Amino acid sequence: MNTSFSYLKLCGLGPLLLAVLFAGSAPARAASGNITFSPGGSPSFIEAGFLVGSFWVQTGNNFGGHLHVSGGVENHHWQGNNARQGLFITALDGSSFNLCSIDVAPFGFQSINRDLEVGTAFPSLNPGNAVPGYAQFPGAGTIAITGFDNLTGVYITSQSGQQWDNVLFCVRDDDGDGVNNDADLCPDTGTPPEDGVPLMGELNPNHWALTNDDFVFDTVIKGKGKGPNRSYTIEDTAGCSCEQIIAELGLGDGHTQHGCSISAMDDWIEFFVNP
Ligand SMILES: [Ca+2]
Ligand SMILES: [Ca+2]
Ligand SMILES: [Ca+2]
Repeated sequence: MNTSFSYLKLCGLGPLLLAVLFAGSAPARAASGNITFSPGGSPSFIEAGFLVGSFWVQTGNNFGGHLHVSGGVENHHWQGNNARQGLFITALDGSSFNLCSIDVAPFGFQSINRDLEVGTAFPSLNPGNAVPGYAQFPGAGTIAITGFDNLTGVYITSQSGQQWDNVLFCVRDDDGDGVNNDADLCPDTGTPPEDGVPLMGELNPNHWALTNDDFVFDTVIKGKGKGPNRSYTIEDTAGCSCEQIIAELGLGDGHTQHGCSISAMDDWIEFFVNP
């Protein structure tokens, strides 16, 4: 059959093609952690794999920043107009990270009348009412942060007195398949069965595809067949659907029409997921 021919042909090309494909799709590992301000310290401390430092700019000057960690939170002091104190955070191992949320509360008697501000560059020495280039996140409680992914450093400040806690760096799962970005070899899986395999035919015995949204690969047993005596999940394939495995391996129409064969599934896992 044409399908097995093209698949055998791929195997015959040897490990070079596999290595080229893999080099193009291996995701980078991201640092993750939750800074709870438990160790405290001034002007900096290390927690959860991150270095937390401080800055203080005001009226054209860069002062030595300092922290006000007590009771397990950073008590951020508002210093008046055209000034800013705040945190600067980097991963100790230099890896990139995603800022996902920060817990914000009023500090003492001060109400929150200015937003949390987040940026990726040292703040202007004359920041004004909003630091140029920074994003504003209003409100109190657990503030979800978006737009700050793949960072190597992040600055956090506000023109209000605020308490900050649980600065959360997380891994994301952008395509929603349950496999986080840093382990997902196929970033655009989408929600099956929209993936479209099998496209025209039907699932064959000993062939696999995501035919519903549980991200467990499905197959069929016909007649008196005993079934394949195996199973695959989206974690097993490192976040790749049958359709995506077909594309990556360059498999033929037979797989598109009837699902990924056991050898396609096993080879994908052997050469790409656990090489
Ligand atoms: Ca994913
Ligand atoms: Ca399923
Ligand atoms: Ca995926």
